[in-house]
Order: sequence, then C-alpha cells, then structure tokens
Amino acid sequence: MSKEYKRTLITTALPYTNGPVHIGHLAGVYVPADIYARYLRLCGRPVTLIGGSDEHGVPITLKARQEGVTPQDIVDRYHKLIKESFEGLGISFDIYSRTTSPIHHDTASEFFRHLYDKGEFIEKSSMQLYDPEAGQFLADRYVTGECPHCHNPKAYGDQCEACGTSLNVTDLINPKSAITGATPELRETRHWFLPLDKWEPALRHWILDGHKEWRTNVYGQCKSWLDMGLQPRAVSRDLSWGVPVPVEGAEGKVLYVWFDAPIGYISNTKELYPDSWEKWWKDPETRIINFIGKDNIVFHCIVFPAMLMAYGDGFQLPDNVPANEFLNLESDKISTSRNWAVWLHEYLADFPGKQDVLRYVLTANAPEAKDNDFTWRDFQARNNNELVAILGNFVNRALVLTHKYFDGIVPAAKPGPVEEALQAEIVTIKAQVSEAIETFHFREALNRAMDMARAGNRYLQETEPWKMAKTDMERTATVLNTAVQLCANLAIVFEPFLPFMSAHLVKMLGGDKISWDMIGCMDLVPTGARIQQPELLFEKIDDEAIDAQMKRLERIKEENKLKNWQPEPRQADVDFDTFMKADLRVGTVLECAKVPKADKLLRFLIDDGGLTPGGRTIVSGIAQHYADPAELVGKQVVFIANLPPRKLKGIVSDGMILSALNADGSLCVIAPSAPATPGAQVK
Ligand code: B3M
Ligand code: ZN
Repeated sequence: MSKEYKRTLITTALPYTNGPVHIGHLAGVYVPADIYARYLRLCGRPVTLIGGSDEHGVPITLKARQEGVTPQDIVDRYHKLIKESFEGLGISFDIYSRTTSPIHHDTASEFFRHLYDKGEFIEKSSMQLYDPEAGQFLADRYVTGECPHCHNPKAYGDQCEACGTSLNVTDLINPKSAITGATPELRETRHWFLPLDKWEPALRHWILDGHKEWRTNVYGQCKSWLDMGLQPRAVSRDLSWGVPVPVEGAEGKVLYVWFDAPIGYISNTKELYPDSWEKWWKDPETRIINFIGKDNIVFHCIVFPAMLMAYGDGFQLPDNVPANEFLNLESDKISTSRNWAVWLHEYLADFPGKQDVLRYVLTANAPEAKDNDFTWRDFQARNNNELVAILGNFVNRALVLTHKYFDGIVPAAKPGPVEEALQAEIVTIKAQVSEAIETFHFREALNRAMDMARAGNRYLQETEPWKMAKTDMERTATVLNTAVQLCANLAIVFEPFLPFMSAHLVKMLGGDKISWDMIGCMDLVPTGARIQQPELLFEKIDDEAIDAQMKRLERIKEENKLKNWQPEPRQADVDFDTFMKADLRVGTVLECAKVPKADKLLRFLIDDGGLTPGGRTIVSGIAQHYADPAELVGKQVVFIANLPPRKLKGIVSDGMILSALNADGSLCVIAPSAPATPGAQVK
C-alpha cells in the first residue's frame, strides 16, 4: 500500500434477493472481501465491512408474480436466508442491511433529489412498450417473444437465454407482455438521464491515469467503455417496486435499481454509524475498496463514480475495485435459473462444521485472473491432501507429541541454528502473505500461508522428536516447544482465511487475543503453559459425501433437460403421393432378443399376418431402452413394410419399427390403441 490510510471502508456487491447465494458469489466477492477485512483488523487497522441485500429490480417482481406473492414476501424470504448463511460461513460484516430499509429509501431519494436540484439530469421522452390490459409500461424483462437470431420462442426483452444474444426489446418477433400475455404497444414515457458523457474526462483521468495498478480485467474493461464514448443513462423506470422518484408528477416511476443499489453502501454505513458515517465516505484519509464480480465493473467504475462526482460534497471515489472473473461448476456456467449451483445454505446443512473447507477451496481456486472451475473431486482432494495432510497433520503431531512426552505442558526451549532458520522462514512468509493480501492476490497469499505448515512438517521430519526422545530429552523439549510456537503462528496467519480453524487452535493452545504482529514470535505459548488434549482440526471427506453431491448435480441436469425440452422443429413438407407410398402395418411380436456383440440392436420376429411366411425379421437399434427384450413378446407394433431389406450384423432386416423418443430420453414403441389384426394396414 503506497499511502498509509487512516481507515478502510470495504464494500461487497449487494446480492439480489431473488434467490440464495452460491459458491460463485462467494468466490467472486464475499470470501476475498472477508479475508481482506479480517487481515486489516488483525493488523489493528480501522476497517468497516459493509454488506446488504439489493432488494429492488424487475427479477424480484417477476418472481413474486410467478409465485403469487408480493415482492416484499420474496425479499423478506431471501434476505433472511442470505444473511444467515453469510453468518454461517463467518463473513464478518460489520453490518448486513437491506435496500428496502427506511434509511436507504431516504438516502437514495435525497441523493436523486440533490442531483435533480443541481440540474445534473437530462429529462427525455422515449417510446417504450406498454401493456394496455395491465395499464403499465413494461420493463425489458416483462416482455417475451421470439428471438430474431435462434427463434427461441421464450426470449426476454433484454436477452435470449437460449443463444445468449443481448437484445433490444423492439427486436423481438411477436412480443408478449409477461403480465397479461397481451401484445404490447409503443407509448411515450418521460425519464431522467445521468449524462455520463459529461463526466468522461474526469473518469478518464481518475482511472486511466490514476489507477494503473488496478487489476488488468478491471482497468481493461473501463478503458474500453471510455474509448467507446459514454452516453447519458436512464436512472428511472416505469415500475411500482423501488424507491419512488422524488419529483412532482413522477407517479408510477421509481429509481432504476442500479441507481439506488450502490447508494445502499452509503445507507448501510449511515445505519451502522449514524453520527460518524461521513468520515468513512468524505475523508480523503479513508480508503474505499469495492469487492465485486466482473459483471458489475461498469456500474462501480463508471456509473456510481459519476454519480458521486455529480453529487460533490466531498464524496470519495473507490481506491480499488478488485473484481473477480467467474467460477464455473463442474465445467458448466453457474446459473440460478437452471439451479446449477452449490447453494451456500445447502452446503452449510450438508457439511456442518466444514465452513473453512469451502473457504479454503474457493480461495485456493479463486477466479482472480481468469474463469475457474469448482469440482467436487477437487474439493475432496484439497481437503484430504492439503488441509488434513499438511496443516491438520502438522498441528496434530505437534500437540500429540507434546502430550506424549511432556503431559501437555510446554517444555523449555534452547533454540539452535535450526530453530533460528525456521523462525526466519516464518518472518519471510509473514511478509509474503501480507504483500499478497494487500495487493488482492488471495490465492497466492493462501498458498504462502500453507508454506508455513509445510515448514512445520519438514521440521518434524528432520528433527524426528519421536526418535530423539529416547536419547535426548532436552533437545526433544526444544523441538516440541518450537513446534507448539509454530502452531500458534499458524493460528494467526490462517485467521483471515480459516477463522473457525484459527479459533479452535487458539483455544487448544490456551491462547486469547491474537494480532498479525505476533507472527514470527517464538514465545507465543509460554513455557509451562498447559495445552488442551488435541482434537483434529480437519477430517477426511469420504467418497460417499462427494458421490451424494454428484448425484444431486446429475439429477438437476436431468430436470433441466426435461424443462428445456422442445419438440423437433416441423420438417420440410413431403408430398402426399410420396407419403402414401409408405406401407405401414401392424404386427405382433413373436420373438425379441438382443443381437450378440451389438449393444444397440434387437432382433424381432413379427407375425405380419402371413405377408412373410414364417414371420418377418426386423432388426431395430433400440436395445438400450429395454433391459429385458422378452417383455416385448406378445405386444403389437407398427412397422414400415416396404423398405428395401438390409443386412445388419449379418441378419437381414425387413422393415422398420416405429417408436417415439421422449423428453427424458426414454423410448416407447408405437402400438395400436386396441388389439389389431396382424398385417392390417395403418392409414
Ligand atoms: N445486485 C448485481 C449482482 O448481484 C447487483 C449488485 C449490486 S452492488 C451495488 O450481481
Ligand atoms: Zn436466441
């Protein structure tokens, strides 16, 4: 950190309350922000970690409508769930509030009004879609229609989720209101726009000249937005859910959710510090850091800063905006609507007491510079091979041996060159971890912290106190004292990352307060102190637990397949005479068996009413759908009787059996609805 700041205000993107939070949110925003906040606190630096729910916006109103409840019901449900699950994971917010709070409505309203009074907005009329039956304007998400690119019939006004194209609402073919199904019409409506172009030179100077140290993904996105040229942006919407536009004659209009949400950072600070909030926002000695995901960069680096500049009055801009890339799940994009996620509240229920494992894996795998993948196998491997085998193993050996040879009383040490070298290594690691955290390289920081545990294992391996105890108790005492001190150092260096483990270990060592500057000290647990009976810090995760999670994901894949199933599009026309040439008949299955050495083939013998003396043989590629082909014997089927015979695996197949492939991938042969005469023609 180039400059010493008096205090740090850390904000975390406010999650939308239209669903629970998942590992993508955690890895992108909340775990790194929490590491940073905990680290600064351990260093004794004044810090505030701000969180809260983003409770406005169209998706929330749509979900409420789907469920037949009010938007307030939806946000109450998810705000509670999200807040509790963050607490469960140990995210150490100083406040976690919400944008439906009265203080936020007042703050956002006042913010708008101040800009309005200063003449910072442009008022403009434009044509927007209007639902004549519902009597309201339609936000983009409220309009569905056919995608002009892939012809998905259920594209939204702003995006087609089938082909991923972002759309303008007027691009849709046959647009329909999602509220009433009515065909919307274009009507004129008035809105307020923030002229971002006015702030472009100031933004350029602030970011492009002043913040070259920002992550390349953030800096690059800002540069490309600025190079494209900024346009005025609407900050109001025709909607009833949100903060009402505080201007005469603006009935039925609310602040655009991306206008009010970032003001939530300010409202929440006010709620936390009613008398002293201003120093966290307006004092140049405060450093503001916004942790966000990459889809939020433009709002935090361009729009909100422009709002703050327009407001004036000393509001400070963020000093850094560490945005992460995306985390995938088992090689697939995480998606709330497809339920393709590991939900935090479910994780906490499925893996009680294993909060740190998730924190560890999400940090070790953090998508800091590029998108990354979460897999359950990697989760298991990192727990078993790193947390258990390296960190847990070292601490356990150190404490068990101290109990074995010294009844759990820390023996006196006479450090020699090996101990001095170990201490020097700890001091080096401390500096490396600090440097990495302060520059927002959290996976690097975690890896360096792990080096301290590795050093501990190496030390025990080299000194072998279990052998030495037979000949040299004095030297054994030094080794185990040193090992105990190393445990205490580990409890501190890991606190930002693994706070539950850290608290557990501090307790076992009989410790109390810890601070970052203690790292490197080799007398943290005094000689003669009694340490508790050791308990395991981490336990192996077995295949069964992982298999259960994999099964759950497979089930979700299946459910999505069913939900997204669409019939094959209508085929090109066939002329009537051609179709009539196909000779379709009913037959009764006399025999049915698998064809040897052919996984997919079934051999049928069919009574076709005497057309083929001795019965007709048909080979059909549907064997995977019938575990027991004998169940088809006696059933009736429909087949094409006049295809030229062809040889399959040496068997002459004379015809084709008709069947239907279902959405779930199962298959059924087509049969007459009542017993039919074998050989009867199907017309
Ligand atoms: N709720 C978007 C999101 O959750 C939005 C963030 C607001 S931060 C002020 O990705
Ligand atoms: Zn499409």
